[in-house]
Formats: sequence, structure tokens, C-alpha cells
Amino acid sequence: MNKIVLITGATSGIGEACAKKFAVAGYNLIITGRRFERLLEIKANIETNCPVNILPLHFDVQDRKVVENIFANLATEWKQINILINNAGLAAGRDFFEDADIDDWETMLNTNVHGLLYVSKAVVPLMIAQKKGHIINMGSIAGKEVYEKGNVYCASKFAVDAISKAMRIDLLKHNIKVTGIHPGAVETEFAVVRFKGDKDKAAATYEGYTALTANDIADTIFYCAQLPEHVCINDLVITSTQQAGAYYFHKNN
Ligand code: NDP
Ligand code: 8X3
Repeated sequence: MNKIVLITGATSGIGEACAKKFAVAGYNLIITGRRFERLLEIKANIETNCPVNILPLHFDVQDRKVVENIFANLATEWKQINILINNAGLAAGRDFFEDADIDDWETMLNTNVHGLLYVSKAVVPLMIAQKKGHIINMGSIAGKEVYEKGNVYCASKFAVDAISKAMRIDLLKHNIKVTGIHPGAVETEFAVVRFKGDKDKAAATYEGYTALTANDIADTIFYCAQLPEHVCINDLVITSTQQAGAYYFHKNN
């Protein structure tokens, strides 16, 4: 059986690009997200070009019981997960601390932190049983530097950074690699989600410079996943050439 990669948040953006990249390399895929129609479309699209098996699982990573059930009932042939890409995540709103909506804060913490923990807790035993594995956690430049109006999104990604470091230490004895990927601005549906469908505000996020693309991040993740068994990229920060850190952009005139 080909190697299996599980990608959360594969219905758009970075996750979808990872699905395509790994499928071209012959990996079987477990792709997840809440939008089932999108998962089915992506599966059909990939299957027309690549001879791989794809299991679409639609669930909300915030729902602990559902996550536990889905992985407890995974068919045996899908249990040998080699790589987990914990990518599902979002920013909800971009507001000063005093104006921000507590529901948005809860959504971000429940998705970016709790969701990543629930999926990891379900998948880690499957990797321990194989005596190897690779977990790739999607952090952010927002998990390295706090910026104005980033408050709880930044906190959630700082948590991902800390969890990645903690996993790397605790899972060392199980031969499980842990890699944290921390991109700057990537042009995906991220900004549309953050600004709750306001396409003008979303477009402004990427104005005046060439942002990273989802494919840039998928290529980087794929590189990390292809290294020899004894090599583990721990932590990788990646930005557009026109971005340096969370604040500094060199925009076109
Ligand atoms: P997209 O909005 O394009 O993709 C987000 C993905 O996450 C979708 O597939 C979405 O699926 C899934 N998702 C969101 N919430 C849930 C949930 N509750 N349960 C299950 N799946 C969920 O954005 P990106 O591709 O840009 O984002 C991917 C990751 O990269 C996120 O963790 C984001 O924080 C991170 N990131 C993004 C950057 C950027 O500038 N774009 C930069 C740095 C990090 P669905 O809606 O179908 O559930
Ligand atoms: C997404 C990148 O700079 O909007 O994580 O926080 S940023």
C-alpha cells in the first residue's frame, strides 16, 4: 500500500494544494474539512489525474467526540497514517482587543488549538504502533510575533508553536518527527474568512506585493516530508520576498 497522508482543512487553500502535491507523488490521502461537497470535488479532480486512493472525511475539528469516533472507526487499511498535516484553522475577525467578539476568540481557540489537539491525540497512537510518523503543524508568523488586532489569533498560533515543541520532545522516543511551519501572508480563502465574506477587505490584505501562494507552502511541506528518516526540520518560517516578519512589507509604488 502507498504511504498515507492525512490533511486537515483540505477543502481550500494550503490543505487543498498539499492534497494535490502529495497525490502527484503517489500518496494515498485522507482529506478532511466541513464542506463535504468540496471534498468530493477535490477527490474526483485528483482521481482523474492520479492513481491514488482518497478517503474524504467531513467533520468539524472543534467537536471532540466526533473526532474521537471518526478515528476510532477508521477502516484498517487507512490506519497506517504516515504523515499528519494539522492544517485546519482560521482567523475570525481582526479587531482591537476591547472591540473583539468573544465568539470569534472561542472559534479560533477551539479550531486552531483544540481541534489540532483532538486530531493529534487520535492519530498519534496509530503512529506509535508503526514506530514512526511525521506530524506537520501549521503555525504562522502570527505564532512568532504578536501584531496589532491579531490578539487571540496570534495566541492560538503561539499555542501551536508551543504544542509543536512539546510534541517533538514527548514523541521523540516513538520516532515521530514534528515540524512546525510558520508562513507569512499566503493568498487563500483565509482573508475572506477572517473578514467574514468582505471581499474588498480581503483583497486589501494582499495589495501591493506578491504574497505567497498555497502551492509555495505545499512545496515546502512536501520538501520537509521527503527528507531522509534521520532528518527532521523542526521549525520553518517562510514569507514572501516582500515581507519580513509580521509588520514589515516592502510594497510596490
Ligand atoms: P483557507 O481558509 O483557504 O483554508 C482553511 C481550511 O481549514 C479549510 O479547508 C477549512 O475547511 C478548514 N477549517 C477551518 N475551520 C475548520 C473546522 N472547524 N473544522 C474543520 N476544518 C476547518 O485558509 P489557508 O489555507 O490559508 O489556511 C490553512 C492554515 O494555514 C490555517 O491553519 C491558517 O491559520 C494557516 N495560515 C494561513 C496563512 C495565510 O496567510 N493564508 C498564513 C499562516 C498560516 P472547511 O471550511 O471546509 O471546514
Ligand atoms: C496568517 C498570516 O499575518 O495574517 O497566519 O497572521 S497573518
